[in-house]
Amino acid sequence: MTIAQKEIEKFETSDCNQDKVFYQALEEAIYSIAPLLESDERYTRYAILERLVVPDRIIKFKVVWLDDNQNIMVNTGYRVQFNNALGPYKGGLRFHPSVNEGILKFLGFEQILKNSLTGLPIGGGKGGSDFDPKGKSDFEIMKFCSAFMTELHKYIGPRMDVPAGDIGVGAREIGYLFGEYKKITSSYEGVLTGKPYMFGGSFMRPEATGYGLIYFTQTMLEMENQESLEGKICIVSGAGNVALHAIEKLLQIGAIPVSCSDSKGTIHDPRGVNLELLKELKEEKRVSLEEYINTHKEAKYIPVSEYPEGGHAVWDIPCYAAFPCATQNELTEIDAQNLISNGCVSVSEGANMPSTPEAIEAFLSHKICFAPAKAANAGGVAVSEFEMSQNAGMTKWSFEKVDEKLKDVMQQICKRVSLTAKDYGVEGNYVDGANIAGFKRVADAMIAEGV
Ligand code: NDP
Ligand code: 2IT
Repeated sequence: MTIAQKEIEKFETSDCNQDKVFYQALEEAIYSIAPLLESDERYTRYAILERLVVPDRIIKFKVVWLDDNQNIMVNTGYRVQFNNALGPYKGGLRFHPSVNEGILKFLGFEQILKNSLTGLPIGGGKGGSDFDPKGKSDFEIMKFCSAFMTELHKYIGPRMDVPAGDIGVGAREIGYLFGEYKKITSSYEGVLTGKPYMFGGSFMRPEATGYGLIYFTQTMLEMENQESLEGKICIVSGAGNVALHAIEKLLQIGAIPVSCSDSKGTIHDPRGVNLELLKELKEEKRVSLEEYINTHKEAKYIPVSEYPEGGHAVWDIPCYAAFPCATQNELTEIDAQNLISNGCVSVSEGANMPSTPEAIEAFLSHKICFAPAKAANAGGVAVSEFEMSQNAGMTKWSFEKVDEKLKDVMQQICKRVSLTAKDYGVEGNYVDGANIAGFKRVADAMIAEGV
């Protein structure tokens, strides 16, 4: 039995297996790091894996708030403080009805390795609530955020745990959360990142994940001797923070992004999507993508109901490069086969774990340039760390400075991942490279810190 199989067997009978997505993230990482465990017995002797897969603590709390009709609403809030070997717990908050402990553990575990890969002093954490922001008024969002922070403020701090945004949590929500934190504590400090610029937010944090994804992909394509993205058809899923800023950067560099999607359907605009309209629909009006075709008759809207067996219209569109930027497991084996047979050369994950294990297997066996989420979408958390630095130093960096530093971080991660893969005999496999490099830095810190 290999060391990976032995480790997997241990977790199969433990609590980890009760959370499907958490186990999925874990299994991938364990298979990747097996050669590292084989080559250095310290990781087994110090029980690093056993210690790493259990969060330091999971905080679960009740959130009670009043809707606009004065109905009393009850939701559940969470913060998973996973590992702080490298720095304060750091990671986003997700507000979505699907949120539960398993999803937050998968996201928190991925976040530990991602934050490690940035080379910056940040640990891993994640949080959120099963609150559904869809259809809520601005006041309802504000009231929910205040109620959520009433409890969360006890557990966070600029040197302890610094949350940010994720699905359903953007600058508006972070603004309300920060306002409440300040009211409760009378303290003006960098306890959250992704804040509006006027009260401590960093330039470029809203753009960082999407821009960073494209910087990573440019570096990867260059290193793998592939043609650049300029003039190429690209497809993007999602229509939120990550997707829209990936599209923005693709347009800036002369690529042709022709799609985006939300939970109801996909837009395919063969001449290139109209970003201004998308921002108006998704950031200002917060309505369905279907409205895009009211003014763009040449574009096609494909509702998810046309795909009753699962799968997603977006992955049927022929492209040079694909960027899944919506949510976990949105790209299945069938989708991967469609992309491959349509000649796709590169897939970069903007969302967290958007490709199923079978889809990843298909990409790797067909030698597609595949950039896994924990490396490719690390630009968001990297700029969050820049925001923490700016707040701690009571200073502001220019847009250009943050952009330069973001580019540098993404290039460094790409090179580190690629080199690590080569060192461990799996050249070109960025999944293994990312897991090994991310794991090693945290594991070495855990050994140095003692038990
Ligand atoms: P947003 O809330 O801004 O956007 C999410 C987008 O994904 C929306 O278009 C949403 O559609 C769609 N979506 C969400 N859930 C589903 C679903 N179950 N099925 C289909 N579509 C869905 O979130 P972000 O853009 O911030 O996050 C997107 C992904 O990127 C997530 O995986 C997140 O964890 C990851 N990420 C985010 C970072 C950040 O800085 N924000 C950093 C790194 C990773 P609809 O509006 O209809 O719900
Ligand atoms: O998944 C992620 O990296 C994020 N949602 C961003 C985390 C952060 O702290 O900026």
